[in-house]
Amino acid sequence: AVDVVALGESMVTFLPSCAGRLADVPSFDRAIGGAESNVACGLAAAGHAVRWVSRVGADGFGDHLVETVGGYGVDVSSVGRDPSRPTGVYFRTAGDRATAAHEVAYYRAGSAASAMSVENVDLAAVRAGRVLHLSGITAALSDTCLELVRELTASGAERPLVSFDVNHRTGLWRDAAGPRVLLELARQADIVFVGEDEAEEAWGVKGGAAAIRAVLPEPSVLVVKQGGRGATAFVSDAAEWRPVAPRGGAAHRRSPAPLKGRSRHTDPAASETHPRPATAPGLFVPALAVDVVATTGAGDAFAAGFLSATLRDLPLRDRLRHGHLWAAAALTVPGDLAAPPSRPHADRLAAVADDTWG
Ligand code: KDG
Repeated sequence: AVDVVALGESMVTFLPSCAGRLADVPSFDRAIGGAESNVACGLAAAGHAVRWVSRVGADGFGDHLVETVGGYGVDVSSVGRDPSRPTGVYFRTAGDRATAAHEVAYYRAGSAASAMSVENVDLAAVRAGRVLHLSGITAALSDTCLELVRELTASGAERPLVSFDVNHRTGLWRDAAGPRVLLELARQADIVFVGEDEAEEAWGVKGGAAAIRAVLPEPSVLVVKQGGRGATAFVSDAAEWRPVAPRGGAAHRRSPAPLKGRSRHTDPAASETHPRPATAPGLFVPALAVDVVATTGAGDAFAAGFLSATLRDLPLRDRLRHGHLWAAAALTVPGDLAAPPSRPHADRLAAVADDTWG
């Protein structure tokens, strides 16, 4: 059985050999990137059964992506090859240590993955997991990719639990519809990850996590990432909306959000016993303070850690802590991917005293 399927474009990533402007960096080291495959690799490294679905060119870069992602233990048997289109690549700079601002140059327009569609992707393979992880990047790639994401997020009996990382990439959208489309897709998902900064940039939402929840009340789980400060999770599944009380507290629950897709959310019996409140308070968990090397991939690592802990039915607070621990690992390496802490190690770190977490 597959725990998580992640669908999205991956690219060969060229990391700079030294600091400086793109115009000046003389050489680059090859790595891989791609928000959804980053999540897949992290989850597979932590022992979950994961599949990555995508399309790559019939070229050496495509081979490299498939071999590398497969090397993490991810099932890559549903990755299609397109002999008529290239595999996307991108270059980036190391960026400014203080502001984390870096330059990115994408060479992905017309890539094999940008031509993904409901016709050339194996939809049964995509829907075969307990969780389907998608991101707003795919929606931005092309009209056929957007149609595919809409199809996969549409409610229906066969739909797995949908996890959606908003991942607003302004440079990728072909028109001004991006923010509206991202909001519409996020509203369809069960678990949503969004940065406070991107919610402000895309939707003009100011006022922090609660204000974002007000525009996104639908998802059973909404995780608002608040940069280096931490993250706030809102859980509103009919039967499990209450945030987890402090460890040892009376209201402590082991399973704040059961794994089930949107089609079952309307179970009338469940909502009779646990009426859904208009606004359930969020649970804030501070992040670890680390010396950041590169921010790219940290959001994906956070999502992977949170999903891993969700698959293991850990309490909501520990889901956030696992997200932060995995993000800390990714923040302290130059590339997107860092090996997450092993499961027992992550559990020990997540269990340290509350005051260590801030
Ligand atoms: O989240 C990391 C990704 O942004 C990076 O790997 C590249 O997928 C990528 C994208 O489209 O920006």
